[in-house]
Amino acid sequence: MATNKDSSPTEPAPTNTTVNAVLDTVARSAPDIRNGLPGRRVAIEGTNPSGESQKAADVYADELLCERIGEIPNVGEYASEERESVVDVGSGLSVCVDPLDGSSNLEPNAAMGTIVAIYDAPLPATGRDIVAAAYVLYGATTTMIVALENKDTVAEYVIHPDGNYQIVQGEMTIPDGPSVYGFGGRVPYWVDEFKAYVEEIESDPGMKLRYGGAMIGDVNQVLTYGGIFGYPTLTNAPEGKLRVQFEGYPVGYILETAGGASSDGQQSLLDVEKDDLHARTPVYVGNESLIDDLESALAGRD
Ligand code: P6P
Repeated sequence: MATNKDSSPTEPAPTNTTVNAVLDTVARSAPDIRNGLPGRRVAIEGTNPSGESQKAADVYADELLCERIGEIPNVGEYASEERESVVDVGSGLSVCVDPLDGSSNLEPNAAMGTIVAIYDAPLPATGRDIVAAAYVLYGATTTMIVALENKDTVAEYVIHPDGNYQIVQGEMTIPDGPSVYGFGGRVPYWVDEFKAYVEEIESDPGMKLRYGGAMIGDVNQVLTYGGIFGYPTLTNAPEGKLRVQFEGYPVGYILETAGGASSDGQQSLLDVEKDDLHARTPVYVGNESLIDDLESALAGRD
């Protein structure tokens, strides 16, 4: 992802140059975000546009990424889960970030992530406008998963404390034999057809529960071991909890690029169309066989 220094600042850089520059910036910013977490674990006044309480770390990561991504030539718009509206930073590609996905995991010191989606369209864009998507996982080590346009595998990088990074898996795909599952939302609010689907999965001796409360940590388990992650439609929240622009589209793009599948319960997440920048959608990602079974299970609903 090294930035191509040859692109002329007077002409719009080719998309791949800009994509590389954005991904390079996110990778090199990961240690700064990670180092900024201690001392920012506290909730601050106010809520994000989705009405959720914000940690100081959410705002810190957002401000850092907005400043650095906004300076990249041929990036035109920046938006994040933490900001009501789109920031105009010039002309060119649109970049959406969830600066610190799962920041509620700060207090228990569990995994969190940074999610980035790059769209070749004005915001709000659609999943089919994505030209690249990635997530950083702040786990025992700091890693980054990258999905690029016209690829049928994803790449995994390890990011070192100095911001340098190296590729550790160049052609990663989701394993065929699913073995982990994790679903969000309170069980009493799961619809009956989903409850039946989960019972089927739980009856499979080869499947183990993995749910950590931060989507990126859970999705990375699925990408690593095979399986399914979902934040489902709920009887009290039919659109679920996750935001399509900042969470659904990028993880759908990444899992589909890795040979898996995604769904909102009826269709690929990439085909979900929403007018609002902060619109929510049910999110299911994982092995194609499990996603197909899920859609069949939910098809029985009226
Ligand atoms: P719950 C984190 O706040 C997040 O947006 C996702 O990263 C995660 O999958 C989900 O919410 C967890 O939600 O309801 O289990 O706390």
